[in-house]
Amino acid sequence: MNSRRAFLEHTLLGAITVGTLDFWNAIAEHTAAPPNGRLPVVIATWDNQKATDAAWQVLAKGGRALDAVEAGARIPEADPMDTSVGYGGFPDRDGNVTLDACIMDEFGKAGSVAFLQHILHPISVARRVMEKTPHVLLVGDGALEFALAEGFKKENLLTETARKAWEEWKIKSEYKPVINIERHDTIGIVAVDDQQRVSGACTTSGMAFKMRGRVGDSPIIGAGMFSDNEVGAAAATGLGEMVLRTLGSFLLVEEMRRGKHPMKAAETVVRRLAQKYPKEARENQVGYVAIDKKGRFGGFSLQPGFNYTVYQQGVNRVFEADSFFKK
Ligand code: SD4
Repeated sequence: MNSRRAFLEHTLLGAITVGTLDFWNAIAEHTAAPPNGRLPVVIATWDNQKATDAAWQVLAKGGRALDAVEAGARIPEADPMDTSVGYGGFPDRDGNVTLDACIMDEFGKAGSVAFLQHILHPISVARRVMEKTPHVLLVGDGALEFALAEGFKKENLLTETARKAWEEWKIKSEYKPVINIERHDTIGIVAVDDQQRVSGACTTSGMAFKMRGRVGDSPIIGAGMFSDNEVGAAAATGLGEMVLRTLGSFLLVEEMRRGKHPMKAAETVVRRLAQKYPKEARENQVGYVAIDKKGRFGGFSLQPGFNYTVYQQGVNRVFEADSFFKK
């Protein structure tokens, strides 16, 4: 047995004993990099298996990462049961469902929409902004006008369930972000396809019962999501204000550029939050997911309870993230 193989087997065996996630990352870390070895790969925040499955349908056919992340993001956008993304999302304090989304392709181009109302698929509008305008970010009525001009339909996105939740909220009208609300929040989804093209997307209805006009991290390139074809991509979920102040996804990609494994890079960014904002960090949740160009992945959060979904080598699975604060 040659020494490289012996090293590999030793490493993998060691990893198996410490857990499946380490096992998969050890494979990713120590296997030579044929494009189809551990690529393609897609990762999404929370248990979003239907979304990663939609993305995988694109990736498995040799499709483009950009198409995969858009296809994935559209799943919770259209799901009325998902109360934090698109149709069915909880409204702002005045009863309006307002949506934020962004997308980046392998060329480093970016498009986003913020404070957009009445459009079922903000992620696809963000893609049109990227591909059809000289701009990166359109907001509010301007974003809506653009969407309508592009042929998107104006729809009512407030479901009966969301309306009832809002009516109940109004009784006390307390604004308090809830940690891990239902464990299926904003979707950030990033992918590397078998040609090593890296892309990412992020879409949300934002914090429930927010102030009218509030925009979170999700549509802000470098905050809610960042993708760099030389390195990899990252996405965030949780209290957007904390992510915005630290440009968390950009920072995470830069940590990977300096050589960190996605898991370590995510941990570094979360530690930064905990150090800089000790009180807020203790009371709120922020979680990150990341992948690098080699197909390695990771996730890390402030609070326990964050999970993420990875589709790789034909297997779609959910992992519990490690966290800065423990139970
Ligand atoms: C926001 N980051 O608007 C989003 C919300 C979210 O888990 O991710 N919730 O701040």
